[in-house]
Amino acid sequence: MSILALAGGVGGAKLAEGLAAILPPGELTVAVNTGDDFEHLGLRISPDIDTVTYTLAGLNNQEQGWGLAGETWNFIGALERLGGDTWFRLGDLDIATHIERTRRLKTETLSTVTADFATRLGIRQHIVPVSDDPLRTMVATDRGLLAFQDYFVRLRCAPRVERLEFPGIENMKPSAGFMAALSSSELTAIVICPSNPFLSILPILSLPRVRDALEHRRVPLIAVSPIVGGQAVKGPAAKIMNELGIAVSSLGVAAFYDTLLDGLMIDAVDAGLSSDIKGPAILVRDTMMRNSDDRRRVAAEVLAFAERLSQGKSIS
Ligand code: FO1
Repeated sequence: MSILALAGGVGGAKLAEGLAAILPPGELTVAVNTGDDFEHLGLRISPDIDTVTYTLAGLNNQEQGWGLAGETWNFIGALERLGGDTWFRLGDLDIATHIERTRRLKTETLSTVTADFATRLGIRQHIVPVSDDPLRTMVATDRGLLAFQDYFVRLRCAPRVERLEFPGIENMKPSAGFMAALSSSELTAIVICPSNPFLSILPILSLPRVRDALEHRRVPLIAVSPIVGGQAVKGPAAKIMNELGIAVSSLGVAAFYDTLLDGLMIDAVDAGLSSDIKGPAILVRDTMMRNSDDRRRVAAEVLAFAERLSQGKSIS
């Protein structure tokens, strides 16, 4: 068995943690969004890769959602005294990741550095950036075109989103590790984690060859809805869907993925929507992942759903 999971940051990392825990070592590849990456204070920051890595290593800061547990903030405090740029808060522990990644990226790829950090932190599954090229999400808003972290952190998602842009993406390549997982003869299912469809998954689907490879898959493709009871479990997904004129519900999530999915897992509170969703098979379960037991349970339900789909339906 081999599973490919597509993930962004916090929501994606929770399901990835559950999948990593129940699958034998080496059988999970988490392909992580790099559209949120940027250069800040001269450092190369990859927020979603770090969130997934820290979470799978059991080192993540659970209250904050990003960064490391037990973090201290002396660096950012000292920077503030000097009048430095402090809107993006780099913790004292976390900054080691950015400094070491920045140093190594002078001669190595993001894929290599990410894989090595994961191994050093004791992770026995594969974490791959979706691309080694500089994929950078830009957010077209009522306050102009904004770099992703300017929109997300500095302006706290306040501007009204009009559209997302990925400059130069037509000339970028998906990473070798991502494409190898997608085309592996061992692959048994592809899972789209409950990440923000627009901010975390759209950059991945917009990379050349990715949508085509997904459309020609020979295994079930399942998404877990990040919208529960008309609200995003975390983050601005509901606000953005509303601004883009998409229903803030699992119906809107299904519309976003359109014909791509074989299955969509929605929360029990949205059971009433299941007959309105046309296209994918629907699995209705408790999708809230409050603790590691929940994460393992949701992961097991996703895998069982995939197995039922591959037995009951021929996917060609
Ligand atoms: N998110 C914030 O809301 N404020 C921050 O100051 C912040 C710092 C930060 C530092 C390192 C890192 O890996 C992530 C960080 N994040 C911060 C989270 C991150 O910007 C977003 O959650 C993701 O890009 C969206 O998935």
